[in-house]
Amino acid sequence: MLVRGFSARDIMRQYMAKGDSPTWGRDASSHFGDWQRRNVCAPISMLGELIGVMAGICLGARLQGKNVAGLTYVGDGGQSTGVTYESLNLAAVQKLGLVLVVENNLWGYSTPSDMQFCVKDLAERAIAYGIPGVIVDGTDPCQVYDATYEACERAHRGEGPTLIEAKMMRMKGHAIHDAAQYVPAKLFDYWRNRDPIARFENYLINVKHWLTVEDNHKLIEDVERELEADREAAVASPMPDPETDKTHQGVYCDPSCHEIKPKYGPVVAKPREHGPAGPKAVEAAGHLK
Ligand SMILES: Cc1ncc(C[n+]2csc(CCOP(=O)(O)OP(=O)(O)O)c2C)c(N)n1
Ligand SMILES: [Mg+2]
Repeated sequence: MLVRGFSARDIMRQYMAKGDSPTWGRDASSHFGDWQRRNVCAPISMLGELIGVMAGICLGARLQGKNVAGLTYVGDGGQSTGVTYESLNLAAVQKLGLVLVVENNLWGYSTPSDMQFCVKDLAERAIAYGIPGVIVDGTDPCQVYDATYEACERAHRGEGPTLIEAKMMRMKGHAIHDAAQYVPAKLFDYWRNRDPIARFENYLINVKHWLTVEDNHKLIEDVERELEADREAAVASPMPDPETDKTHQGVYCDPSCHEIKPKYGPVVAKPREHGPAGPKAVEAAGHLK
């Protein structure tokens, strides 16, 4: 959300359910977006459901004459839901530009991944949908960027969805209320050595020499200062006015609340072009190292 231009101030206000947060204190967590200006669809908590929403967005855009890339994430636990299958299958058949990043972090809440699925790699699932599947080291930003970039390019060319499995470890509990005591300590030790931030710092400073140690310190200090100011502003923000709650203001839509207009052009409903009849040419899952 930061990359998309949301401020840390708004994210904190949202978590604190403040009256001037993006949802005016009507919801907390990350449940907000900005479809009009930032092309971000608000995430929802029901695991896997956003995949269908994103496929729908891609379909809607195509009916308006534009192939967009619709990117969303699901966890190793979340991908076990029925709706994941239904949505990804629809996206595959319709060649929608869905980019699904499966964050395989070895735990779905307290359930270890070997109690969640029997396949070795979740990217293997792509074969059954007839779409490309890619495995990346989720602790290496360059791999994640490259695979995602390629998947988005495919989406823009109208070639359909891509499943990216990012292998990593969940270094905390599922959320702040979960102390993750069920995770063996040595698993944390193993993955701590692969800390993506430390590794990327090393890459930028020592391998590529694109950043000096001093510039890095300054960068971190600037960000800390900005975050501190954002935190203070969020704490100082008012709580929602209880009077507005009595009328359910900002909870339900009314006719004056907003209008949904086609974003890319007039809607032209035309069926997708089918390939020539005959055996299907399906790419096998390509695995990155
Ligand atoms: C459809 C659905 N079922 C159950 C839940 C409850 N739930 C929330 S998080 C979670 C575990 C998700 O595991 P994973 O996707 O691996 O996330 P992680 O624990 O790695 O953060 C469950 C079962 C939910 N939000 N939605
Ligand atoms: Mg998980």
